[in-house]
Amino acid sequence: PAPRTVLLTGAAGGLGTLMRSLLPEYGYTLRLFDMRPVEGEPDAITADLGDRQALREAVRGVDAVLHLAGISLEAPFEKILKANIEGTYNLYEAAREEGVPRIVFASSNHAVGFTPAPRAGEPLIPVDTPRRPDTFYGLSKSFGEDLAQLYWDKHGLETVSVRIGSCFPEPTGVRMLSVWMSPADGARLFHAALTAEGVGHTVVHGSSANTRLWWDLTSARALGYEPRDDSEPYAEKLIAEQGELDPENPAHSHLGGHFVNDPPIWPY
Ligand code: NAI
Ligand code: 15L
Repeated sequence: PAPRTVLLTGAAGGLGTLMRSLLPEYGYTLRLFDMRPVEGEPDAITADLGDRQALREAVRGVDAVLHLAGISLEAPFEKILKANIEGTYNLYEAAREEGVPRIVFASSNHAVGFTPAPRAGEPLIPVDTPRRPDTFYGLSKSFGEDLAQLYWDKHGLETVSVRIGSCFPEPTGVRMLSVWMSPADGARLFHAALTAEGVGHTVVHGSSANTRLWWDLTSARALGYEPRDDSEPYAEKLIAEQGELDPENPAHSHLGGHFVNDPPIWPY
């Protein structure tokens, strides 16, 4: 049966706020979870991913989890370790203990951010491209995908790991034209990931049907995802403002964009 009640972690964040408004149209009842209060939602659970008891209660009785909570940019390793690595482990343990059958995990392009962006005429980046995290942040997403595989193989807990490109109301940079996922397409993809049958652990790329797309959407489409948007209408203005991508600039020529250049954050 299609999932009805979904725990949305990270509900106070940017993507969580977009999905709180878009996913109910698909018939879901959302239970909300975040370490920060969720504006206008007094019933939201305010707790940290480090609180295993709160997580167990939060996942009890839900049909699926859409796991968006975590640090969403590069940060010192200790912080990433707590929120993204231990936090995601805590969520999977709670889901296993409570018998939740499926998690949709917000992975990221930064799990493979050092992959060269395809130049014109080159094949799109396949979903089985080797992991090349561009940050500790990307490394934590790579960990989350492996954790998901382990919980499928060992415990039969299903996951769709969505390597999200850039999901914002509009693309704000030239690189984003190639990886942008409109919020409406994001909701379509999460809906497909929540409902497709027999996913085991499936990794998909999360983007709209962009003219300048860098990566392959085949595994996402196999779940039933049909993107409807394209970043191209934003291209002329963004290129006029920012110029074309420079293939000699590593921040332009890799999937992860400026994440590949950012200095490591000290102390380790
Ligand atoms: P965000 O930073 O706006 O939201 C993350 C939310 O998680 C925040 O509300 C924060 O309070 C919560 N959170 C952080 N640590 C927590 C903890 N220890 N316990 C409980 N809650 C915690 O990020 P955004 O953009 O909404 O992204 C959501 C998810 O999607 C993140 O996991 C991010 O890594 C992933 N993602 C997002 C992309 C995007 O384009 N927005 C691209 C790729 C991945
Ligand atoms: C991400 O993983 C981040 O969470 C988001 O804030 C954007 O930076 C996005 O990737 C991106 O690569 O544009």
